[in-house]
Amino acid sequence: MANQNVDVCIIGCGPSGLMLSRLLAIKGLSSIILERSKRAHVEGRIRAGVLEHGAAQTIIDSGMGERLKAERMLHDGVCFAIDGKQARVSLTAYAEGQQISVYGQHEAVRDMIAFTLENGVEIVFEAEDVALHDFETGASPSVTYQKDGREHTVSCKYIAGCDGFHGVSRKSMPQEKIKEFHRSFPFGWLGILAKAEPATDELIYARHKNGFALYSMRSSTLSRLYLQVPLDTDVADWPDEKVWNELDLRLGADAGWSVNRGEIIDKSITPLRSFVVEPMQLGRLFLAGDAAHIVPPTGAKGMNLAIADVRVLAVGLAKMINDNDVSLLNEYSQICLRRVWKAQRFSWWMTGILHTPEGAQDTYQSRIDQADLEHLLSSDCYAKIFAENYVGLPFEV
Ligand code: RFL
Ligand code: PHB
Repeated sequence: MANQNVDVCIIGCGPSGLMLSRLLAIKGLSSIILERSKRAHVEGRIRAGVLEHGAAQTIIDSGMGERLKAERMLHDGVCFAIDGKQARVSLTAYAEGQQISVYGQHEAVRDMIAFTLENGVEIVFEAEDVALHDFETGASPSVTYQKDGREHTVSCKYIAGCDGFHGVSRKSMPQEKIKEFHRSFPFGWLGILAKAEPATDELIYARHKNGFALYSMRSSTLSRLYLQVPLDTDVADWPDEKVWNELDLRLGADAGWSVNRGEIIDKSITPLRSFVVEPMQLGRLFLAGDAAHIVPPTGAKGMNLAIADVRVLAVGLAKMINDNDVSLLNEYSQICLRRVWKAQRFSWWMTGILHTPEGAQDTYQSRIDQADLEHLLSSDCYAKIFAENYVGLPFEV
């Protein structure tokens, strides 16, 4: 049995856990990160690609963004394709010069892990059976885990549950003390990563009668593309040729334009869902990121919300531990949820106007969604609301 002692025990080594650990270190607080998976798995998970203006700046200001600054693709706008015809919304024009950064989440996670370890913060990979104790009422909570056949105990002042939707932290909260809000969508995204030069300088979100498609990228030689598919789809039903043909069709065939093809090096399916838990805190346990809320990826908000949460949490914990001032920590949940629900609304709205459920091509709702999208693309007021949300709302803390 081995014992460790830190200010904050962080569960989960994703963007929220890693960023929280760094922001705490800047404030002079100690932490340890307990991660269930292997380092290679965490660094290889292909997920988000779009960082809001403020999220990218947070990573850079934290000192962990050297490679992000050098290699990110800064975009001034986003494009939409409606049944093959393309239109563009300028972000810089409508959101006071703010841009988005296109940079792979797994690259950001790789950078953050290297930085964290170099700076002497311990990350325990392959920590099994993580369990949370005495956080509800006790002044000294602890976390136990198994590693190399031994039980370890971390004694701490606070626990941060940064362990994603399927993590143990939220599940440790008694059901009667929390309220969960769920919404699922009747479709998923088939995503591919391909060794192909992007055929576009900016992202293209497509609404097509066959379903949604998205053209994104990771570098000048890597393209990341998505197709709306039915929920019960098997990746095996989508051989490479079929994927490329469908992307061509949904993204711009009518405009005589096509995607660049190349070797597909990753292909997977993600269901779309929305989820929020309230409150995001119980006693000395604080949830952040996907552990507390999930959005469908259409609005590119998940990783950005994770970073926004831990900005508040780090300042709140530092005020409490360093200055014995609990005021911000007491407001953690309300402050985060104000941003979370706005991002929920935006992601739900963007998912709705761009996706057509199977068999619902010619319905009242599909006409409404089409009109909504056309309004966005023809109105300065509407474009401004979109741009303000897409580049990221201002941080409260
Ligand atoms: P993560 O990244 O899921 O990390 C949680 C970590 O906790 C570990 N864990 C445990 N560790 C110890 N004990 C346990 N019992 C544990 N249970 C779990 C896990 O192994 C993992 O390492 O959560 P975090 O840090 O909150 O970060 C959230 C983001 O990962 C997520 O919101 C984004 O990926 C969402 N997302 C996007 N977000 C954006 O901001 N912009 C985008 O463009 C964007 N695109 C996307 C996305 C997510 C996607 N998928 C695959 C869901 C595109 C896609 C396709
Ligand atoms: C991505 O590049 O993976 C990406 C971009 C925009 C989204 C979702 C995912 O809305």
